[in-house]
Amino acid sequence: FLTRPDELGVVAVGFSGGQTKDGVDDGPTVLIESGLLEQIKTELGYKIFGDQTVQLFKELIPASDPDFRGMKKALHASAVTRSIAAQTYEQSSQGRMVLTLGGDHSIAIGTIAGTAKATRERLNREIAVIWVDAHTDINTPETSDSGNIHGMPVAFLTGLAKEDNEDYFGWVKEDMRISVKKIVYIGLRSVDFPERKILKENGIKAFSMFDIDRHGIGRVMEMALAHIGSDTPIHLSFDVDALDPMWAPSTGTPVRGGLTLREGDYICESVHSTGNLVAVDLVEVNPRLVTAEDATANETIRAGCSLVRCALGETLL
Ligand code: 5AB
Ligand code: MN
Ligand code: MN
Ligand code: MN
Repeated sequence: FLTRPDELGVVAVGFSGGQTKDGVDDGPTVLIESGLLEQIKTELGYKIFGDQTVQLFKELIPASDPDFRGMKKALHASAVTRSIAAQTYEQSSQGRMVLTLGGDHSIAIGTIAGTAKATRERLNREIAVIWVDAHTDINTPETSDSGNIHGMPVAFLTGLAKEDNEDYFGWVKEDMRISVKKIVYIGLRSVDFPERKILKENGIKAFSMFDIDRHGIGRVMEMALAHIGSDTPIHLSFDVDALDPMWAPSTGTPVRGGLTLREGDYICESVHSTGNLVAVDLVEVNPRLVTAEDATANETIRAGCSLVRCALGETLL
């Protein structure tokens, strides 16, 4: 294993400013209240490090935060993700696997920047990212229609979107970036037109729901891991909207025709079993977006907990 097998650094991020729906900032609180960290300690045997109180980053809200290059509330998102990067860096530098509970997906700018830098320094290796999502989240500020930063993290992390101003993600330096060759997408079914072009031009590896139906999740994971190469450190960034809304309806941008819970769990188990996992994000759980089928958001929370426990090895014998 590339991390200490029984230590987990936890970062709990109640941030919703990368998009416009309230409630995703409650995600980590409800995941923790439902007993996730307790289970990780008592059933999986990890010692947990890091501040387990949910961070809301209210102190980082600027007096004014006008649109910048079309991005909404970019000053706040930049300051928050910068703080998250420092925290994942700190945990990852100690050789611990890092678990970040979100929060909307913009927070991955911070989580991945931090583990990428720490892993370069600690193991002299570039990380690969497995991005499990209905969406590619690779819009640049200029290609984005919505201006929502949760649709842009991969662009900032790969350097496809760049900015010199440190107050607007200019703090993401070369040693925090990831290579477009080392990203693999799984579960895609809602990719914006300009994003398709970005994927093609950069030869980015992507497995859509079509590929999963065609080959099955087992074969798709073999191909995904083969693309990354063995003994490459892996950061798994799991957007709960990759799951079909049948399993995870309480999320900001649900798209029908997604993964079953079992396929999601299988992805997490496969990545765990490589022994190369260095960090996991679980994002976009929004307990306030309740539906008739999930009136208490309980199903979505259960699904999120299941994914995390699988990534930490619960179901492997
Ligand atoms: B999520 C969209 N591509 O840019 C955009 O939930 C949706 O983190 C982004 O995957 C969805 O606004 C972001 C239309
Ligand atoms: Mn996402
Ligand atoms: Mn998504
Ligand atoms: Mn979403």
